[in-house]
Amino acid sequence: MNKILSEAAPAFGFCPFEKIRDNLINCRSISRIPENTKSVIVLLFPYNFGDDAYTDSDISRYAVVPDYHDTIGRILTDTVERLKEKYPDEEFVAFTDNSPIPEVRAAMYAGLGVRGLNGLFFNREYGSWIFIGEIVTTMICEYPAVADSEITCIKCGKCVSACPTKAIGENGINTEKCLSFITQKKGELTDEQEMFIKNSGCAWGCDVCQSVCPMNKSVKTEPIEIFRDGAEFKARTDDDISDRAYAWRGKKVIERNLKILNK
Ligand code: B12
Ligand code: SF4
Ligand code: SF4
Repeated sequence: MNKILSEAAPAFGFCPFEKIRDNLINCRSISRIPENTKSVIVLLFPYNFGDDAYTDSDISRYAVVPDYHDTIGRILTDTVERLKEKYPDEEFVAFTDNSPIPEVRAAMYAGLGVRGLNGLFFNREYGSWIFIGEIVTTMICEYPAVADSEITCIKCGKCVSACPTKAIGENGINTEKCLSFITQKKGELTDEQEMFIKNSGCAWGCDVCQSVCPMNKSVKTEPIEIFRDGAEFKARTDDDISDRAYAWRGKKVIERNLKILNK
C-alpha cells in the first residue's frame, strides 16, 4: 500500500473516517462515499516554487500550476486502479477539492500537520503550499495518535493582522469577505471589492495569510513533476485557458479582474 501511495504523492497519511463523519460537506458527490467506509487516505501535492519565483506574478501560487482538479484527479484515478488491483475485496474512491471530505480536518487527523488560524492546513515539510487529495476506503489502516491539542498553530496572529479584508476571525474565516472568494465572484463588484483586488496586484486568489506565516518559512520548494512542467506565472485570457485553475468561473471573471488591475 505505502509503495503505491508514495509513487502518487511525496506525503500521505491515514485518517479514521469516524474523525470526519460528522463534518462532511454537503455536496453532490457525497453519495459516492462507500457505505462501509473506514479510512480516508490523505495525500499532499506540493506546488510551491519558492518566494522569489512569484515576484512578477499576477495570480496566486495555486493558480500558477496547471489546474489541480485535472492533474491530481488523474494521479488519484490511477492510484485507485492500482489499489483495487492489489486489494480486490476493498472499495476505493478518490476526491479532491470538490469533495465532501473536509480536507483540512482530514489532513490534521492523518497526522500530517496542523490547522492555522487562517483555516488552512500546514505540513511540516511543505508548509501550506500543498493541495490536498484523498482516497476514501473500506480498508482499516494504521492511524497516527493525534490529540486535539496538537493540531492547531502557535496563533501568533500575523495572518489576522495582514489579511487585507480582515476576513480572519476567532472562528475561522468569513468566506464572503475573503479576497480569494471575491476574485472568483461573478458579476459586478462593489467599489471596495475592486479596491481590494487593485491593491493586491493579484487577479486570482490571495496568498497573503500564507506568505506571512512563520510556518511557511524555510519550507521545501519542490513541486510535483506535473506542476513543474506547466507553470505559468501570468494570467491569460486567450481562447484556451481550460487547463488553468481560473477557467472554471469562465473567461469573463478573470478578464474583469485583470481590467481592475490595469485601471
Ligand atoms: C469552499 C472552499 C474555499 C472558499 C471558502 C474557504 C473556507 N475556509 O471556508 C474560498 C473560495 C474562500 C476558498 C479560498 C481558498 N482556498 Co479553498 N477550499 C474550499 C473547499 C472546497 C471547502 C472548504 C470548506 O467548506 N470546508 C468546510 C468548513 C466547515 O471547514 P473549515 O471552516 O476549514 O473547518 C473545518 C476544519 O478546519 C476543522 N476545524 C476548524 N477549526 C478547528 C479546530 C479544531 C481544534 C479542530 C480539531 C478542527 C477544526 O473543522 C471544520 C469542519 O470540518 C476546500 C476543499 C475541501 N473539500 O475541504 C478548499 C481548500 C480548503 N482550499 C484550498 C486553497 C488552496 C484555498 C486558497 C489558499 C486559494 C488561494 N490562494 O486563493 C484560499 C485560502 C482562503 C482561506 N484562508 O481559507 C485548499 C487548502 C490547502 C491547505 N493547505 O489547507 C483546499 C483544501 C483545496 C485543496 N484540495 O487543496 N476556499
Ligand atoms: S500566521 Fe501565525 S496565527 Fe496565522 S496561521 Fe501562521 S502561525 Fe497561525
Ligand atoms: S486568503 Fe487573503 S483575504 Fe482570504 S483570509 Fe487569507 S489573507 Fe485574508
